[in-house]
Amino acid sequence: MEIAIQKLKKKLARAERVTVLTGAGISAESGVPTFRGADGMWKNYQATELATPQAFARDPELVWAFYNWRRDLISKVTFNAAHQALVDLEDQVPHFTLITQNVDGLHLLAGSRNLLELHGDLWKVRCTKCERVVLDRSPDMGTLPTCAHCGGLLRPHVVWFGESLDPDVLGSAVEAARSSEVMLVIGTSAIVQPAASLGLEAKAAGATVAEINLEATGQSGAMDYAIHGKAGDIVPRLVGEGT
Ligand code: BJW
Ligand code: ZN
Repeated sequence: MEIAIQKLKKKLARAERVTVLTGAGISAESGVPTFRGADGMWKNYQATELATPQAFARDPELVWAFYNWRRDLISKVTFNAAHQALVDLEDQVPHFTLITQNVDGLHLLAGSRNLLELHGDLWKVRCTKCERVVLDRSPDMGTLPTCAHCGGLLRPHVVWFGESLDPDVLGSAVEAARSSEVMLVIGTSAIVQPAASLGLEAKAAGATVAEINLEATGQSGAMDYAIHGKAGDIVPRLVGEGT
């Protein structure tokens, strides 16, 4: 692993175009639960069961309770060493794109600039009637929040299963992946499409691709480097001075 870290660090230091894809694992050390595994449980529900339009149609109060719980939790935490290291990397690389599946806002809080939020933003709400999107950082939006403009039911401005990603955001992400020399895939189970394909697209286009994850994923074998450990330990070592 030490050799892989040193080799990858050298490649990163020389690269003109670097793209990074992050998932819930990068925020785990900040205290934000991931989606899958034991960590992804909320009361008796799997987090992924609540992040669907069907769940919201069936029981919007339950889905809002889940999102209010996450808003409250995330409002109390901050970015960690891995988020910070990606800001430092952005400062060093001429063409840097950070693609995140996370909706927690911690990359922005850390100071990342060229950021593509594939699955939306927990701190924005959207009216289900007039489609207006509003930024609202209240930790608790109430039981069934309504639109100040038309009175329609508000929903989180995030992408649920079966919903399309913003085509402009996705297009930019695919372009950044395909044009990168080095791509890092950090803290994602690499299960959810289309995000999960981005690292493989970069690889197919000739990039050096590295996974940084606590454990092996279904994509580890396709990577040039699969480095297993905590993002908060590994990412700063890839970017920082020294070893
Ligand atoms: C650490 C760590 C530490 C922990 N350090 N690492 C092709 C084939 C099959 C199905 C589909 C397909 N194309 C589309 C689909 C359907 C579906 C899909 O992918 N389903 C799969 C489950 C099979 N995709 C969609 O529906 C997408 N829409 C779409 O494609 O529209 C067109 C279309 C529709 C239908 C059919 C075909 C086309 C939309 C996906 C939206 C995902 N939304 C969510 C919720 C967002 C809002 C919210 O946050 O509330 O996004 S679900 C959830 O999963 C969330 C995440 O962003 C996403 C990914 O999770 P992530 O980040 O990977 O987290 P985990 O928990 O899974 O993994 C954490 C990892 O971290 C683990 O590996 C740990 O080991 C690691 N780790 N601590 C380093 N300290
Ligand atoms: Zn409205």
